[in-house]
Amino acid sequence: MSSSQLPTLDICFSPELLPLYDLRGKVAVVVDVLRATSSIVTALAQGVTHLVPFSELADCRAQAAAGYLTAAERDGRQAEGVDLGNSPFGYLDGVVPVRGRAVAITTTNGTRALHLSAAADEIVVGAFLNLGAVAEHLRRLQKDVVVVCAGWKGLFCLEDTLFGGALAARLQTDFDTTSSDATLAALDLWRAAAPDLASYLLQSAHVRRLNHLEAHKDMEFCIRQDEYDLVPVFQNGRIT
Ligand code: 3SL
Repeated sequence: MSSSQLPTLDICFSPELLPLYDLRGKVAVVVDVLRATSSIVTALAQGVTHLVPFSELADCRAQAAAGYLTAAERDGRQAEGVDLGNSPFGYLDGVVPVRGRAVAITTTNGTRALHLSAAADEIVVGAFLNLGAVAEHLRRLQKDVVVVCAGWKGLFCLEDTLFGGALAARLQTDFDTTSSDATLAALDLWRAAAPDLASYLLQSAHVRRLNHLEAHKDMEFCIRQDEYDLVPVFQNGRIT
């Protein structure tokens, strides 16, 4: 707790900065708006029983033998020999029936950020799609929070930072959002972007990357706020 007696909300702009943060006793909110955590939230909302995140593609693929659906992305594209890529629409379009199935998943940055947050008391999966539910969950827990931005291959990215700003804006009266420069910066960025988030994000590196892959509609979906009222938690190797 901070000296103001409110729990603090801090933001880690990249997994590479995590060694500078002490997650013990805190809640980590791992976010990869484009697209890993948005897809995970969508998967659970569509009736997936749980997801198991893997760092290595081979480990993810191997889970097919144990009855898992496999979902894998590398450099934005669906990997060879798996059932699903990393688009939330993979869980929505019905091409692969997902209800009642468990999913083994690996992505470039999102699943890595989940594993790197292991020291936290609780690891929550955040996205704009479940922003309000995550905010309410944190309000109830009353513990210090670090938003862990998955970024892109270690680099800062706009969309995850904007999620941090949006979450801080929702929690301004319940959390200390003023003692971290990272949170102050994310709040300012959010205020600048919020009136037209889709247009703002057109300049982001990952949206340009996704547009090359003809995945523009993914961005439009992933920035919807409060679409789902659920708070996935990563514990004992599973996201439920
Ligand atoms: O890096 C990740 O975890 C992915 O979300 C990247 S992508 O949106 O699937 O390209």
